[in-house]
Amino acid sequence: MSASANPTISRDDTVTIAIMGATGSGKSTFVNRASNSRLEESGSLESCTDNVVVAEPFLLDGKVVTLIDTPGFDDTTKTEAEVLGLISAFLSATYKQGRTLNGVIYMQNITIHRMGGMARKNFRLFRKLCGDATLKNVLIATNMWSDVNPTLAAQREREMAEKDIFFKSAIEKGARMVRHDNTVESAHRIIREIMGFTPAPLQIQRETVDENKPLPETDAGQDVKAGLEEQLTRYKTEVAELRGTIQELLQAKDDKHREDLQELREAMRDLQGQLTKVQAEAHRLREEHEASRREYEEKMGRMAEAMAAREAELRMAREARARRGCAEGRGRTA
Ligand SMILES: Nc1nc2c(ncn2[C@@H]2O[C@H](COP(=O)(O)OP(=O)(O)OP(=O)(O)O)[C@@H](O)[C@H]2O)c(=O)[nH]1
Ligand SMILES: [Mg+2]
Repeated sequence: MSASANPTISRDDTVTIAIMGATGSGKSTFVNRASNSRLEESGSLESCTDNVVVAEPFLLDGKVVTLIDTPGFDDTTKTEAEVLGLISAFLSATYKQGRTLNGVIYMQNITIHRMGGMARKNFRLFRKLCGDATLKNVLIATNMWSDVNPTLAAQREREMAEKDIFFKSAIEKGARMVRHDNTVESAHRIIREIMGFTPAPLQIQRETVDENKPLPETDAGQDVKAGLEEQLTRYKTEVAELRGTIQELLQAKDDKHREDLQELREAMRDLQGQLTKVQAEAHRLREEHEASRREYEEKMGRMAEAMAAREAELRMAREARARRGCAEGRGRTA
C-alpha cells in the first residue's frame, strides 16, 4: 500500500482552515457549529477569543478537518500588533512543520450597514496577511441572516460584493462570498467547498518563513507600523497645541480661566497617556519583535505539534472503526 493510500499516515486527508474576521463576527460560533467544540463565544461588546485557538479535529467526508479560530485585529484587549504577532507566529510555526492551509474563511456580519474605519482596517490587514495570490482560497462567509430583513440582507450582500469599500477588489482577485445560516449543515457545506481548493501558503507565511523577513517588514507589519506612526504624529501635534493653549491661559493670569485650565490639564494627561501607549506599541513592533516572535513561535510550535497528535489519534480511531466494520462485515457474510 502506498503512503498516500494508507489513511493512518497520509497527510492528504488533512484539511486545515483558518477562520478570521472582525471581533464579534461569529468566528468561534462557526467553529463550534462545524466541529461540535465548545470554544467560548462572546455575548457582550468585549472581545472574546484573544488568542489563536485550535479546535478539536473532526471527520468530514473521511477527511480530518482542523479549524483554527483567531482573534480579530480590532480585539478590545489586544493591540493590532499583538494580534498580528500571534496569528503570524502560528502560521509560520505550522508552515515550518509542513502544513499549508486549505483555505481561509473571513466571517462577515451581514447586518452591518456601514464599513466603518475598524472594519475596513480589519479587512485590509487580512488581505495583507493572505496576499492576492491566495485570495482564490478565501471564502467570505456572511452570517447573522436571521437578524435582518431578508430583502435588506440580500441588498447588503450585493453592495458588499460590488462596492470597492467592501469586497469588490478581493472578489475580482478570486475570493468568493458564501452565505452561512448558523447551522451545522451550512458550516459543513462551506468547509466542503474549501476541501476542493489547492492548499497554498499565505503571503505572511512566504514572507516570514521562505523569505525570512522580520514581522515589521512584512506587508501586514508595515501596515500596522504606518498606522502607529500616523497616530504618533497626530498625538504629538495635539499635545503641542494643547501645551500652547495652557501656556497662554497661564500667562493671562486670569482667575476666570481656572476651570478651563483644569479641564485642559486633564485632557493633556489623557493625551499623554495615549501617546505613551502608542510609543510603547511602536517600540514593541520595532524592537521587541524578535524576542516575542521566538517566544510566540515556540508556544505556537508546541500547539501545532499537539494539533498534529490529535489529528493522528483521530485517524487511528477512524482506522480502528473501519477495521471493526470490516470484521463485522466478514462476520455477517461468513
Ligand atoms: N444570529 C446569529 N448570531 C450569531 C451568529 N454567529 C455568531 N453569533 C452571535 O454573535 C456573537 C459573537 O460571536 P462569536 O462567535 O463569539 O464572535 P467571534 O468572532 O468569535 O468574536 P471574538 O472572539 O471576540 O473575535 C455571539 O453572541 C454569537 O451567539 C450567526 O450566524 N447568527
Ligand atoms: Mg471568538
